[in-house]
Amino acid sequence: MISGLKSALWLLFLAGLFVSCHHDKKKKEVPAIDLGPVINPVERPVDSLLTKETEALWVNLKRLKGKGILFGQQDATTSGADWKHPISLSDVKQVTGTYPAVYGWEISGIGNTRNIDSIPFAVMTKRIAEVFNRGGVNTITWHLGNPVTAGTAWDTYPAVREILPDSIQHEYYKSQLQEVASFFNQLKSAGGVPIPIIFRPFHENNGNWFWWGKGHCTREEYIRLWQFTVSYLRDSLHVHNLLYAYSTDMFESTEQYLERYPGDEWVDILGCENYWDFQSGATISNGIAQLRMLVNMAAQRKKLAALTECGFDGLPIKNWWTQYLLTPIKDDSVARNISYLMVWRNANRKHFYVPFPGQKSFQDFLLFEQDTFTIFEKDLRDLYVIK
Ligand code: BMA
Repeated sequence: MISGLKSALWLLFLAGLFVSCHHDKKKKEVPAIDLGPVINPVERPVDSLLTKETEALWVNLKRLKGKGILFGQQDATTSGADWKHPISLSDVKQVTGTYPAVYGWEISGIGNTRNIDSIPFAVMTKRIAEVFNRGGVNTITWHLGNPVTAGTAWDTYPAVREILPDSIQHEYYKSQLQEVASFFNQLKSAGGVPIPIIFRPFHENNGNWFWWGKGHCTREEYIRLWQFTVSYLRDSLHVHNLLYAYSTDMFESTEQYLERYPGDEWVDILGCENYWDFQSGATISNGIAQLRMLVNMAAQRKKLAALTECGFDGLPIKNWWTQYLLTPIKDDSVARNISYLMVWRNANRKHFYVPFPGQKSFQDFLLFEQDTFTIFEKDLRDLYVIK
C-alpha cells in the first residue's frame, strides 16, 4: 500500500515537473489556477519553514478543537469605549478580570507612523509583544488602501488586475509587501523569538465593499493576488511567522465559499465573518449552518476553522453573548469546532463590541466569560510549545 502510494506520488511529482517545464518553455506566465478536488490532504501549514512557535500555535489550536473557543477582540489593548492609546487598558479585562485570548490588529497605513485608526505602529509592535508574552494570539488584517487611486480600501476602483505581476502597479504592490514583511519580521519577544501572527489579508472577498471584492476582480485575479502575496512574503521576503487565514463574509453554500478559495497549499485557516446572522433569533440558524460548512470544509482539508469577525455594534440586546452567540455555537456538535471567534473594536461609546461596566450586556458578558467553553487569557495553556 505504502510503496504503491509512494510510486503514485512520485509519478505525480514527475508529471508536475513535466507540466511546469513545459509551461516554462512556452511562456513565463503565472501557472493556471487549478484547485482540483481535495485528494489525500496533508496536514501541514502553508509555510514549511515556519518558526517553531508558529508551528506550535498551529498544532495546539488543532489540539484544542472542540474543547473550547478562544475569544478575541480587535484593538483590545489600544482602544476602548472610553480610552485610547497611549493609555493601555482592556475593556475585556475591566469587565471580566481577564484579557481576551486573541487580539486583532490592523496594518493599513503600513510605512507611515500610524495605521488607519490612528494607532502608531510602534505602539502596536509593543502591544503585540505583550500579548505574546502573556500567551495570547495575535491576528492581523490589512485594509490596504486602493493602490491605484490612493483611496481607501472601500474605494472600489478595480485595482487587483493592476497590481498583479507584469501589471502597471505591481512594483508599488511589492513595495507595500516589503513594508509588511519588515513589520512582521521585527515582531519579536524580549528574548528575540519571532512572534507568530495569523495574517488575514483581503478578507470579506465575496462582498462588494472592498476593491478586492467580488464585483471588482475576477476569481482568477483574486486567486493570483493571494498566491503572489503568500509566495512573495514567504519565499522572497523570508517571513516565517505567519499562519494564513482566508475569510469570506457570509455565504450560502460550500461552492460559494470555495469560489475564490486560493487552494489548500495557500491557506491554513478557513474563516468567515458574520455579524448579521447572530444579531437576530430569526437568522442564528443561518449563521450556524455556515459555521458547520466551514468546520466541515476545514476538517476535509486538515485546516483550522474560525469565525474571524462577528459581533453586534452597540450591543443592544441584554443576553446577546450567551443566547445569540455562545449557546447556539456550543450546542451544535459541528459548529463548536471553530478555534476562535473575534469581535470588532471598541472605538468609542457609539462604536463598540465589548461592553463597558454598566452597559446593557455587561452581566451577560460575564456569564459568557465564565462559561467553561470560552477561552480567555486565564484559561489558556501554553500555545507556543509542542508538548
Ligand atoms: C471598521 C470601522 C472603522 C475602522 C475600520 C478598520 O469596521 O471600525 O472605524 O477604520 O474598521 O479598522
